Amino acid sequence: MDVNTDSAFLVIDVQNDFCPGGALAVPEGGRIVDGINQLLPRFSAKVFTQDWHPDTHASFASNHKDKAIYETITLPYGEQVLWPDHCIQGTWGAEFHKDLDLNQANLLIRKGFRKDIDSYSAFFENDQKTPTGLAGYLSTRNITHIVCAGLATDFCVYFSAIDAKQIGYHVTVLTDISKAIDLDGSLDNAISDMQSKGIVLSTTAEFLST
Ligand code: VGL
Ligand code: ZN
Repeated sequence: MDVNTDSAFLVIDVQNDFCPGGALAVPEGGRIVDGINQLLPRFSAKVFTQDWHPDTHASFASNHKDKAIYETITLPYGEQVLWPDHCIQGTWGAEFHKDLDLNQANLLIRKGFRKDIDSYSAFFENDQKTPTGLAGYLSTRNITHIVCAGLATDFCVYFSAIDAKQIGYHVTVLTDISKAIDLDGSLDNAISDMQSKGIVLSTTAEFLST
């Protein structure tokens, strides 16, 4: 098996709270774990992200008076969806799915740990300027291509892919090993935006055959 040294596999937020039984469960969220584990050995650079919020986080509806989940508010950096409390630091919900093969990871990136700012993307927080440090890591590893999968296709996978493309990487999103929240058409919007920006959407099988 050829190991791809130009590409990094970015595994986004495969955590209990985004899987069935979790606080912000994505339909079929747990079904992608085997596919991700099987693909990991193909890459030399393997990065996992972990949504990691304090319980006071500004993206939680519970921290805003008279606001319901999935309503939006305006924060200094723009519009913010209000989520159920999820991925609280140190809780079961923030842990990676128990079957995800963490032993294969090279780097774990935590995001969303600043109380006043959400962070969907693995590269920048939602103000689109506070870096996570991932771009620096990847550039010192001479990576030119990012392959993304995980949860959720229309939020953290989407924003990670868009930022990766903007930075200048070739970007592929593996659609069969990513699952969506799909809030008010967010999946369709994310897919058309990714396609219009030149991000390649493919299945794992298609990706392996190219
Ligand atoms: C995510 C909503 C809130 C995600 C994280 O991982 O897609 N979505 N926090
Ligand atoms: Zn979150």
